[in-house]
Amino acid sequence: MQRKCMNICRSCLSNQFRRFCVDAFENETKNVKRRKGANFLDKLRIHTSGGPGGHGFAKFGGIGGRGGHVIVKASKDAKFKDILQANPRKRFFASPGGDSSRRVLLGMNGEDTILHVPLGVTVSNDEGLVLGDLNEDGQEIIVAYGGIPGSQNNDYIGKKGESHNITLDLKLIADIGLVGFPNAGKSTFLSAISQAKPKIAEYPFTTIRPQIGTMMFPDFRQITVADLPGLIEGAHINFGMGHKFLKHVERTKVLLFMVDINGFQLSQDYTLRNAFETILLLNKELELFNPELLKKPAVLALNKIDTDKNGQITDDIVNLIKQLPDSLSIVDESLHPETLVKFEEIHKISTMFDLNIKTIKSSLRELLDICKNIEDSTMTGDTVRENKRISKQLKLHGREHNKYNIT
Ligand SMILES: Nc1nc2c(ncn2[C@@H]2O[C@H](COP(=O)(O)OP(=O)(O)OP(=O)(O)O)[C@@H](O)[C@H]2O)c(=O)[nH]1
Ligand SMILES: [Mg+2]
Repeated sequence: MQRKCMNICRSCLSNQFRRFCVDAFENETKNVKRRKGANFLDKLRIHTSGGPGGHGFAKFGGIGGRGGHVIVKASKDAKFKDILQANPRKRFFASPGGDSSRRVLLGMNGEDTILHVPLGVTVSNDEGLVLGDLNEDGQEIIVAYGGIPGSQNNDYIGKKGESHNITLDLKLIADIGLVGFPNAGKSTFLSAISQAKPKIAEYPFTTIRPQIGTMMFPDFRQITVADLPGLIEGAHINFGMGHKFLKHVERTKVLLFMVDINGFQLSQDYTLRNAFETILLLNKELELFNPELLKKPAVLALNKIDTDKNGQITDDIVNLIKQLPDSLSIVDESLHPETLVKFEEIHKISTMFDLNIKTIKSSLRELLDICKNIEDSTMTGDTVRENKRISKQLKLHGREHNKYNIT
């Protein structure tokens, strides 16, 4: 786009036309940025340098102060955007340690530089080594140590602090991750179950950045749900929004597949995919992104049942899911995933007309409780028995027996 436009401009004689081309190009690039959700920052590479250690004072055996560290600390109110605004060059230095002197024999330690990052950040270095995850408020990692002070051991010369480039990779933390094709009704669902006010429209890719909403229950229990931009087939080769946002479901406990029972067609130039095909394609795109995602408990929501007057379309989809893997034979082989998602439950809903929304809310809660109990149990006799009882419950939810709770 840039090259083409600039070529025209160079060869064009009229200044007015040149201005027009430049404006058109700027608008186009702005739109592309907006469409790609470029405003949503979920990765930052920064430079960090610990402060140098202070020099010692040889005459009196004085020791310098340690150089300050650069520390990355999780803070629930922090945002990447603020970090960038405060430090656009993304370089973070800690203070030097104080020198030892005749009056102050023990030099002061250098001040640490603390970088506040949002919860859910993974810190890694340029070699790809993960230094740690910051998932709880107040957790911190020293990413660049300050230099050691000058003392008898090093001829009283303070050493330089460490210098590293590090990457901060943000993955949202939510209980439930919504995955689905564009227009399936993910954002409508989020607005139906929470106070969140996502943008909703009938065109694809309305949502261009992840958003979290909180389901509130009368007993004050809260469950967070992450709405993600829609996926389309070929996301793994960067079609649509690509796999860019899928990392945000890696930390969710349950996946909620939101599917429009009428299927999806990106435009006239693309094949219309029926609902069953979209389920398989979602399954496949998740698998291509990270096969581990398929091990998460998953729930299927068949949305827009208000458009299915006698319920036949929805019943047909449920039957096809029940008959998996045999029913794979009716779709093209290119749509077959290697591993099939096992749905704990299938819900027939209409997010727009509030049909079965209460039921899906409470069964998502129940499922999360079961998962949590299993995670929390420590291996004593009692808890083993408790685990057994819970896994029996899970089996009843269909995980191993391929039975589904259908509302
Ligand atoms: N008839 C009907 N329409 C619905 C229902 N739920 C959502 N819609 C409509 O479907 C369209 C898409 O809804 P969204 O919630 O924006 O879909 P989305 O999955 O968030 O789409 P993207 O953000 O593009 O990925 C909107 O026009 C909604 O009004 C439903 O239950 N029934
Ligand atoms: Mg949306």
